[in-house]
Amino acid sequence: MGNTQISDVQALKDRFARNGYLVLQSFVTREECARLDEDIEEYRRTAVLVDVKTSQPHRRLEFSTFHGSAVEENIRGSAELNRRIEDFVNAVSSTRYVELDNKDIGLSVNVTAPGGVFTWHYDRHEITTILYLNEVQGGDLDFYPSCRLLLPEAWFRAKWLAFPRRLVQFGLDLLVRPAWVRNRISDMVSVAPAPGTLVVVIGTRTLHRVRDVRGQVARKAMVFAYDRPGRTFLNVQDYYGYGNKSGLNTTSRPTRTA
Ligand SMILES: O=C(O)CCC(=O)C(=O)O
Ligand SMILES: [Fe+2]
Repeated sequence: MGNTQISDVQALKDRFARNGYLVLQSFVTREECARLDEDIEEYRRTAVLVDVKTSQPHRRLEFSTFHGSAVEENIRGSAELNRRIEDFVNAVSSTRYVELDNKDIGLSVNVTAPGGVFTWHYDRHEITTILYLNEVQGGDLDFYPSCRLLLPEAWFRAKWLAFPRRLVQFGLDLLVRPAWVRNRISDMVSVAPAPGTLVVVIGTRTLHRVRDVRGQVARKAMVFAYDRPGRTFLNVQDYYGYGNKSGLNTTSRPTRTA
């Protein structure tokens, strides 16, 4: 892991257990970030990114993304980085986590142009890590750790319970959404994107959002997701859960045009 901040793994493990998140400055060097950014720019010159754009009463998403093998094949060092972050996550948590079986969900590059946003949500996977590649105006990540009444999966094993479970969970999520409720059960943390900063959160329990990006510079982040061995994401929708539903401008997968 070769980084002074990471030398005291036990302290980080304690902190992660206590707080349910970690923020690590300089997890990767500025030079590494610049190279990753360069490859992203190169990829954008030759490929169409997926525009995630949806505006619903309870959520607004507006950013561009590419996923899985498109990242691995075009962004040098991304597969190694994925393993390095996976090793780090396992070093600081007492639960074992592995890469998702669906790389399109497990590995993404998100480019958020000025004006772009990602409002309050939880993630489907247990561990979300976000590596910031550049400095931008706005675009802060705000999050409330341990801010969800999450129904235990064990109660809803039968297939026919999947829909009722989603419905009840949706209701529980609405309960904690008002600011006065979430501020009572959790404390908000804000992280301004800076090159090399890595944020680790428990995605299924952490209410989080990306504030509007301002200024002239697009916000660039890599998102690496992990979960417990055996959990499958093969049959869930890609692109942040909005698959091919209306309201999402995904006419095609990212394809090379040159
Ligand atoms: O870009 C970020 O800071 C967060 C992204 C996010 O919440 C997600 O990919 O689910
Ligand atoms: Fe998220």
